[in-house]
Amino acid sequence: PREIFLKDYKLPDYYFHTVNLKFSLGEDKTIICSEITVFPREEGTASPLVLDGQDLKLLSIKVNGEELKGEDFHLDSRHLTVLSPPRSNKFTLEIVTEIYPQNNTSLEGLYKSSGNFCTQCEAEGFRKITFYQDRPDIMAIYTCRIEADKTLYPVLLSNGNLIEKGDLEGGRHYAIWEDPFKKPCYLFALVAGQLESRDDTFITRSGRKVSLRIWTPVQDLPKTVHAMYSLKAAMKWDEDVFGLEYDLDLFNIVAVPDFNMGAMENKSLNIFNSKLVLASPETATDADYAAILGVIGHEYFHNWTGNRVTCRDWFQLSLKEGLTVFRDQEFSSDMGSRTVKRIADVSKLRTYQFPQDAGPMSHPVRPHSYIKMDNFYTVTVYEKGAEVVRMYKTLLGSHGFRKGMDLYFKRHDGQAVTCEDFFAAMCDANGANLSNFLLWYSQAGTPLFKVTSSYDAESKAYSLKFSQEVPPTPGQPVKEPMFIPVALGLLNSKGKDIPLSSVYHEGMLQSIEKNGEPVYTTVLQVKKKEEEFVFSDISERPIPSLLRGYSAPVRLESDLTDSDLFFLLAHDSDEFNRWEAGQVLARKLMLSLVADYQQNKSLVLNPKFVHGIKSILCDLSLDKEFIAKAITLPGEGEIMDMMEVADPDAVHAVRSFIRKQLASELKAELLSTVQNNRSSESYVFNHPNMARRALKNVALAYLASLEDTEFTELALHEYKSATNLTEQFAALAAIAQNPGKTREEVLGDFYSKWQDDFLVVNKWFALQAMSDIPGNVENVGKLLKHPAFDMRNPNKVYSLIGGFCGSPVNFHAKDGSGYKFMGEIVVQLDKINPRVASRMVSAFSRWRRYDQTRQSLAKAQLEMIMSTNGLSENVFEIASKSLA
Ligand code: HT7
Ligand code: ZN
Repeated sequence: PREIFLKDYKLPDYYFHTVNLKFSLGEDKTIICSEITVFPREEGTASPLVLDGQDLKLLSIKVNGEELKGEDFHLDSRHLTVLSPPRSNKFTLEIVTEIYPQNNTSLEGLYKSSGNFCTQCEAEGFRKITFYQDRPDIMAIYTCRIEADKTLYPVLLSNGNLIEKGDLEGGRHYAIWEDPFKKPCYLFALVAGQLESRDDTFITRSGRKVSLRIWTPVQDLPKTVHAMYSLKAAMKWDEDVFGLEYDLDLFNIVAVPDFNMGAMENKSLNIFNSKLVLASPETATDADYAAILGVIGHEYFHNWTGNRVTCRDWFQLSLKEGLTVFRDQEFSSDMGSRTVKRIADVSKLRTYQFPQDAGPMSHPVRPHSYIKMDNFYTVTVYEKGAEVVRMYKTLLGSHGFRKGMDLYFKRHDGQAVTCEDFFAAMCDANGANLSNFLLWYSQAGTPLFKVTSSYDAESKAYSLKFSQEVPPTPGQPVKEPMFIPVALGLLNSKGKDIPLSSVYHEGMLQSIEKNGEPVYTTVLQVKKKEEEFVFSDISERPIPSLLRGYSAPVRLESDLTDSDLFFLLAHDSDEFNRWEAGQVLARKLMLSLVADYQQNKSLVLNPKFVHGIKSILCDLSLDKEFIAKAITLPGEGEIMDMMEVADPDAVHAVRSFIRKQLASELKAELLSTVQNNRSSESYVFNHPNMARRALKNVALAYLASLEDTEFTELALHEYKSATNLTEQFAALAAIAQNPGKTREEVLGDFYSKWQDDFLVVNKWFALQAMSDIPGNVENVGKLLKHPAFDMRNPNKVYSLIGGFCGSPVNFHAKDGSGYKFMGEIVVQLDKINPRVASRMVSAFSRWRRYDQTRQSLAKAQLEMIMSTNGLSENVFEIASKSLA
C-alpha cells in the first residue's frame, strides 16, 4: 500500500466548476451519469486529468460530447486518466458508471441500509460512486437528478433545494436537487427510501424561514422530538455565540441504522446513525439524550466550520473537526453544566487520546502521512484538536477568540484552507504573537509538564518553576518545547483565591491586572523547556490551583502533597480542579495499592480518602452530577497507562477492592442517596434531573458491588420500578456486576422486554460484553450467534465486539483467549467492512505495554492478521504500525 505525505501536497491541475449528476437507482444495478465542466488551473496545460474511482464499471466517457477511444484514456483499479484533455480554458466531461449498492457492505459510497439507499462520501467514498477528483480542494456547484421506483422509494433527497419532481413511466419517479453553494464531493449526499418526516421551522435572526425535517421510518417518528429540539437549540446557539446563521431554506436530517460513524454533515442533508437521533425516555438513557444534543449540534455547526470553509486536504482534518468538536463542547456546556461537561471531555481525552498518543499510532493533530485516511478520524484529530482550539480561546479570551473566528470566515468563506490559515486569522484579529503555538499541530505526544513551587516568607515571594518534556513518538525522536497556557489561581489558608496583580518573569515585572483590577485566575504563557514565574507580595504560603479548567492537554506532575490535594478538593473555586484534586489522590492511592497487590500484601484503604469521598457525597451545596463524577474512581485504563508494565488483573482487583471498601464504609450515606434521589415525576431532560439520576445510579452501583442480598434486592426493586431507561439500565448494570442466578434472570427479562428495539438490544449486548466476569469470552462467543446480532451492522459490532475489548480482564486474559477471539473476528470483519475492522484491530495496538506472556500472545494474533490474504489497507495500516 502507498503512503501519502502532507509534504507532497500539490495544487490540482484542473478544477471543476459544475457537476451534474443523474442517478438511476435499481434493485440489481444503479447507473450514474456525471457531467462536469472542467477548467485548468493554468490555461493551456498539457497535463493528463487523473480521476479517482474504485469498484466502478465504466460504461462510457466523453469529452466535449465526443466518446473517448481506448487510446485516449487509461483505466486501472484506482484511476481513470484522460491522457490529453483539450487545451481550452473549459471543457465538459461526461462519464457513465454502473455500481451495485445492494452488495456494498463497506457502507462507503452509495449503499443500502434497511432497504433504503443512502451515501457516505467522507473521506473518499465519492470515488465509489463515479470517477472524480476525490479531494476536498475541488469545490463545485452540484445538481442531482434521482430516478427510482416510486413505491419502493417514495422519498428522494439530495443537497440544496428541490427544483423539480415528477412521475416517469413504469412506476418510477424523479426529483432534481440543486445546491447553490460550492462544495467538495465529500459533502455530496443522496437518500432514497420509505421515510416519513417530523417537520418544524426555524426563523433565523435575519428572518429566513427554514424548514426543518427529520426523516425516519414511520414507526420511529415519535422518537425524534429530542433531535428536533436539539437542532433548533443548536441553530439558535450558533447565532447567539458566533453570529452564524443557516444559509438555505431547508435542513434535512435522515436517520439510518447502518452507519460507520456517528453522523455526517453533508450540505443541508445530514445523515445520522439512528442511535444519535432516536430517543424516548423508555428506550434511551440520559447519556444518549446528551449525545444526541451534542452530535446534532456538531453536524449542524459544520455548516460553517467544514462546509462553508473546508479543508484544503485531509491532513487538515482537525481544522474542521477539532474546531467543530470545540464548538459542540461549548454548546453542550451552555445547555447543561459547564464543569460536568469539562470533566467528561477531559476524561475522554485521558482515557482514549493519551494512550493513543503514547502508542504506535501516535500522530500529530495534523498527521504527516497516512495510508488510509479513514484511520485518521481519531481522538487525536478530534479531541486533542478541540483542546488546541480551546487554548486559542484561553490565550486570547472570549472576545479575542470571537474576533479571530469572524476574521477566519471573512477571509475564507467558500475556500478550502489549512490550519495555518486558522492560526493566522486568530493572530491577525488580535495582533497577537503566538510564536511556537503551531507546534501543537505538528508534534505528537502528550507533554509531561512538571511544576515545583517554593515560598519565601521573608520576601513574600512565591515561585513556580515549570519544566516540560515532549516524549518521542514514531518518526519524531526529538521535540521542541510547546506553548503551554497555564490558567492558575493561588489559594490562601482559608481556601479563598488570592488577588493577583503582577508576576516576575525573565527579569521583568508583568502586570496581570484586568482594567486596573487584580484577577483571581491568570493565564501564564510557558514556552520554554524550563521557566520560572515569581509572584510577589504573597503573605502566606499559598496552595496553587494549576491548569484551571484543564487549560492545556498535558500530563501534569506537581509537588502538591496529599494534604494540599485534600485542601483543593474541599476549597478550590475552580470546580474542575476540585474534581481533579480528587482524581490525583485516587490515582496515587490506586497505584500504591497495585504495588501492594503485586507484592501479595494485604490491601488497606486510607481512611482520609474515605473521609474525602464522604464529605463530597454529603455536601448538599454541590451539584449532584459533580458529586457523581467526583466519587467515581479513575478508570482501569487510566491507571494501567501510568504503570511501567500494565497489569490488568492487579488494577482490576484494586479498583474493585476500593469500590467495595467505600461501599461498605459509606453504606448508610449511599443508601440514603439512592432513596432521596428517586424519580417522582415523569422523565425530563434537563440538568437537575439528569444530575439526580446520575448520582442515584452511581450510589446504587457502589451498593450492589457488595454482593449483599439487601442491595441486590434494592437494585432489583429499582430495576422493576424504573419509569425510564436511565434508571432501569443502571439497575440492570448494577445487578449484572455479580455473577449468579439473579443476573441471568434479569438479563433475560430485559431482553424479552426490549427485543424489538435494536438500539436497546445493543446496550444489552454491550453490557454483557464489557463484563469483568472471568471467562466472559465464551459468553461473548455465544452472543455472536444470537439472532439479534449481525456482523454487517457497525453498531452491533461496536456494542458486542468493541464492548469486549473494553474489558481489560477478559480481553487481556492471560491465557490469550481474548486475543485469539479478537484476531479471528478482525479477519472475518475485514472482508465485510474494513473501516470497522480497523477500529477493532486498534485494540491490539498497545500490546507492548503488557508482560512478556501477553506480549507474545497478542503479537502472534497481529502477525496472523498481517499474513491474511487480501487484507484491506485499513487493517494493514493499523496492524503493521502496531508491529513496527
Ligand atoms: N465528518 C464526519 C466524518 C465521518 C466519516 C468519516 C469516514 C467514514 C465515515 C464517516 N462518517 C462520518 C462526521 C463528523 O465528524 O462530523
Ligand atoms: Zn465533525
